[in-house]
Amino acid sequence: MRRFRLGLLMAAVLMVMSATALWAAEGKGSLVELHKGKAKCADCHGSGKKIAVDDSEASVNKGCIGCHGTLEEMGKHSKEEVNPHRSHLGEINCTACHHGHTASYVYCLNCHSFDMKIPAGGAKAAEKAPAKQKGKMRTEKADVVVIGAGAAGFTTAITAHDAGAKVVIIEKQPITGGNSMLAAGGMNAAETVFQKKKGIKDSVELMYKDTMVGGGELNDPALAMILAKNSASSVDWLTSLGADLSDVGRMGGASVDRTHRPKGGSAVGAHIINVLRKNAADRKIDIRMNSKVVKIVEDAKGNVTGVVVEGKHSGPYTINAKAVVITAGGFSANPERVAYYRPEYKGMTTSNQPGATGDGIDLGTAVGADVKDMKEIQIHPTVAAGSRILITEAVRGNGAILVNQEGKRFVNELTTRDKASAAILAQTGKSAYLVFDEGVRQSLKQIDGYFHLDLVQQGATVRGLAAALKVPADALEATIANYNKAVETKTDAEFKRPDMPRPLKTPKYYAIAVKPGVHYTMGGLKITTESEVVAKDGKPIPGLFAAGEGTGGVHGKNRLGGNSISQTVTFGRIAGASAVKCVKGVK
Ligand code: MEZ
Repeated sequence: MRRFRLGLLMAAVLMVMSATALWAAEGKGSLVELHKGKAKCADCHGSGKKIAVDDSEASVNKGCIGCHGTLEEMGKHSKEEVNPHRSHLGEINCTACHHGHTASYVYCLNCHSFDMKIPAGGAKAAEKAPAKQKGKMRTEKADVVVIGAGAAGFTTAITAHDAGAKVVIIEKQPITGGNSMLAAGGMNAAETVFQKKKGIKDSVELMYKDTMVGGGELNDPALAMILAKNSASSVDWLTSLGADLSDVGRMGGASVDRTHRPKGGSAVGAHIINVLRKNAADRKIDIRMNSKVVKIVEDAKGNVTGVVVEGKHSGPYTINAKAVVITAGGFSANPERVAYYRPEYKGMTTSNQPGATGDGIDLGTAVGADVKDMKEIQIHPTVAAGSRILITEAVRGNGAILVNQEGKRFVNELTTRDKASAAILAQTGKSAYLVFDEGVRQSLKQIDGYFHLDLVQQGATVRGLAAALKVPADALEATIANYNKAVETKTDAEFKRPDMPRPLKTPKYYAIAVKPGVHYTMGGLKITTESEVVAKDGKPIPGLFAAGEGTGGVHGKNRLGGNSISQTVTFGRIAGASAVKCVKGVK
């Protein structure tokens, strides 16, 4: 891992802070103490009688940006090769990492393992006790409350807002984006304008069939059909908001190229989330971060009437709403729950962001929701060994092969994730190398990120790569020669790989060590085709809706790569529309 000196950079920038004030530093080495004599409390907390910080910490962020510049400006000034101010997280709050009164913490380290210093990282400061509500709990009003600010949450909120509803998004993390922001490979869709432009013949029926076969036919057929049927219009919807999904590639289990992503093959998630963030901001949708829904409220008849929120600064309060939509994701980052359902996955790494703990599912079940397919947990075959960094399936889709420690291929690289993961776990060291050449590298922009993160080993020749990997050179040479022959004859007799877009002939040659990791939970709240949450008696819970990874049924036993973003957007649109119908009393 590259080391860098963020600390020096931050310290230098801190020097330019101007104003002076009396400081009430709460802990040794905290940012408050570091800013002593350079800024006033009001710079972060606002002026007036009552010193207050909103839960999203917007006022503090304004203060940081006022002195230090925006994230983008900070990124431009930095000299390090890897710098969090230029990360894939997009426009996020300074306070996601920099904390005034408590120890600061680099948010990226939730997934990465950089040796990254941060000013006030070692601060000795007690967590502030959550604000206590005095007297009666504060009550607010909205039409629709959306729980969770990933792609499903943003899509639901934008759809409901555009249909005339007053929407509030509640997000427990200090940043928006959820797992969607980490989505790499793309968004599956059939019969799109972009496929047509490239002459790709696809159909809704074929996408449905691939989804069902990939899911071992455990999928709810009606939900899988909705996914396929609405996929092209979901691509159009995102495009109308400003997204670029013009590049089309292939993921495992797909019969044709239908995975849409930005031109050049950039990661889809960060791009889409930035587009959705901007659209939500343009619409002035009320988004509250650092805020956790602790309860869904019902009336005596079982109609959902709102939520109780615990705000980081504001404490507990109620939002009355006619519709509540759960878009809080799955539970891959909840190791205890993963091990409860699948003991064999105990101790495995995950590709997920830390908020993916299944709270949305719990909120639903607490008001009587039924769940489906909870045991169906997907492990992704290619997480960079020793890390939480997903190596997108698109690398295989664009031509990479999987090779074991003996230098041999052992599986059809484009099979479904369950099969590819099982095959890797059966190899020496329960790991493999993802091997590709300069041609594959040039075909997919995302690969640059893996170089950037120092995950790639290389050789000027195949033998050079073999030496770097310490695998038998003759075996690796024979493996690549045989694969190139299969590409030429369009027949992979040994492993039946269905698509081999390019030979591996262009030096240099590269490899990334990979191991499977917990990636996606197929199970979750049971929903109808209108995204209504279903109770144990089989009836929808009035006023409660759900979309995205926290729902069960769309993917069955195994989700196809690229079907997740597709699901979040399609079912987010449906949930948003259904919530507004509920608000308007239309049914
Ligand atoms: O849908 C996914 O999980 C996906 C496309 C992941 C990836 O390998 O990029």
